[in-house]
Amino acid sequence: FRFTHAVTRRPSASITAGLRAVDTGTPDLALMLAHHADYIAALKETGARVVELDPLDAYPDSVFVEDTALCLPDGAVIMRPGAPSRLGEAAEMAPHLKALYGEVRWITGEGSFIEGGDILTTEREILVGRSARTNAAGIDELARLVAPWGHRLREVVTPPGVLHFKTDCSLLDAETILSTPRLAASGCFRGYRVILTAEGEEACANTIRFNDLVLMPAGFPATRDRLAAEGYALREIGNSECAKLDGGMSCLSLRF
Ligand code: CIR
Repeated sequence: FRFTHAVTRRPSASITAGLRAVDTGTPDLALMLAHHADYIAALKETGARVVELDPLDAYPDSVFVEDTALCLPDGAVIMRPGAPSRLGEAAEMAPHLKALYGEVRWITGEGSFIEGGDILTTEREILVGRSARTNAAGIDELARLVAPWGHRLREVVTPPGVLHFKTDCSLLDAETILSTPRLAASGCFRGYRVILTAEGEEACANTIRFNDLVLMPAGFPATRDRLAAEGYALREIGNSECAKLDGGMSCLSLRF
């Protein structure tokens, strides 16, 4: 959770065509841009360098850069998103990571699909949730690519009906995970300390610990108070527009 860099991409006007499981209204671009600016300001406040990429009109969901790559200390792996409309986003990210990193590897299998939102990197392992976007072939390929860098992968299951594994959890520090009760009940976090989201506030499980701050979506007071009581320095960021597209705090950046 200590990072020197983050990569972000401004939302484009095509965001109104972004993917969503349930239509709860069209995202407002101006409001989303304002939230995005607050998000970037919070990342910068921690001392990190934040790369701000230009909008990509051809890819409505491209503000959610996390799904395009996995960034590790030794190198980056370019993903193969399982959403057909998002597959091309990964190649758009590659040159930017090449400019920042020593080594960039690719998931290449025709049948391999994997999105960054299904990957939770902790200090001891990499958890990957199988989901509608991430399949066994994608997970196997990732495991082979990162093994030489010393990383161990553990396959877990993204709860049915949940977009990504990290829709329901986040890393708060070396041993602590914020999780929804439904995901924690699967037992996948045995050996970690788990803080549960408050009842009815499952939608705030996707936060990020970024250096000294925990960025969390605004509007979840009971979970916020729980985290504050545990001593985390919190920053609430408006997420109403990204939430209409099933996006949250982690989706908006690649961190390394
Ligand atoms: C999608 O369905 O792909 C986007 N509308 C939301 C992606 C959110 N990304 C993430 O959780 N890492």
